[in-house]
Amino acid sequence: MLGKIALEEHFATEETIGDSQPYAPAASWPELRSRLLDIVDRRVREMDANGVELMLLSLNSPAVQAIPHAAKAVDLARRANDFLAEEIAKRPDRFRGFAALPMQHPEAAAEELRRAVVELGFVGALVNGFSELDENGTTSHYDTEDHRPFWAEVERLEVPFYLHPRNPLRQDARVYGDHDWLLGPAWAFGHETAVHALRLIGSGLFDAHPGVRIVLGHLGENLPYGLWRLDNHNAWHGQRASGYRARRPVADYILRNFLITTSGNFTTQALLSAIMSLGSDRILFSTDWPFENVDHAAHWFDAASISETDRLKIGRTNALREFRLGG
Ligand code: GRE
Ligand code: ZN
Repeated sequence: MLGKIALEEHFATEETIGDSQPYAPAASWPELRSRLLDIVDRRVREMDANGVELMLLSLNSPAVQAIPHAAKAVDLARRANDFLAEEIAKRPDRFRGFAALPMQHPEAAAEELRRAVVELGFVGALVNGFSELDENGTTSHYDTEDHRPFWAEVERLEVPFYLHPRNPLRQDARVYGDHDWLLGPAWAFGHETAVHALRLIGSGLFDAHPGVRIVLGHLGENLPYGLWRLDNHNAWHGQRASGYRARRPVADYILRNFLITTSGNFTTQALLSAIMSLGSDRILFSTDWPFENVDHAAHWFDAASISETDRLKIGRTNALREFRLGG
């Protein structure tokens, strides 16, 4: 399929690239590094070869979220967003931007989002999970009261917020024991991100701000598969299981407030399951370049056993609508 739009596509700056090194075996680091630092050369060739018209670009993970000092996080986010805007200006026909945000400081994050959308023309935010607040392992997730003004701004600006994975801190990862193979994209990324998304839902955020849209990668970080069980269990308690502060069942919010992408999860079984639980209007194509290959994503998606109507929605038109890319 030509004209695909891809949403979870990363780059790095010299300052943030070290954050991605732990994920690459030494032998493949030079390749990953050069892929992350490139924006308009190799990347455009990959897009041309695989029918990808547009990529929405985002900073690598965890970058801004791992800076245990709010003022430094604010500064890095601003500089990364300015850099990205300059790169996009070289090929505005092929790229748009997601803002990196210093969520350590919710008011500054709201301000930076507004600046990125209004002044830089960015189409949303991509945030790498929880933020580190200090060197002692204090973290913040975004379901707490102090983040409500931030979400009000997201709602006002009418732009999607991509909740992208990061690893839990070591001290919060004891459940994995010495099974380091479960960290990162294999399992921990999805678990961390799914729990954060459920915390947003359970906090009642989407009752207070029904216009907020959250994007999850990797076909929804396994959430579509778990919806029935979540809500079935909640129903034992009349929708108000302990700590559940939202008005409606989890699935209602997933269907109204969430979008999911195919990033790094190129399997038709899971895609069909997601289509059956969410519908094809809420699923969007993505590759997860440079951690995955654009050709792997595109060859799989272009040939997947779905209707051509769904392929066009997932590959392109859902993104045009949700990100107002029509021009
Ligand atoms: C990502 O950001 O998508 C990512 C990483 C590290 C490994 C795999 C991966 O940051 O998909
Ligand atoms: Zn990613």
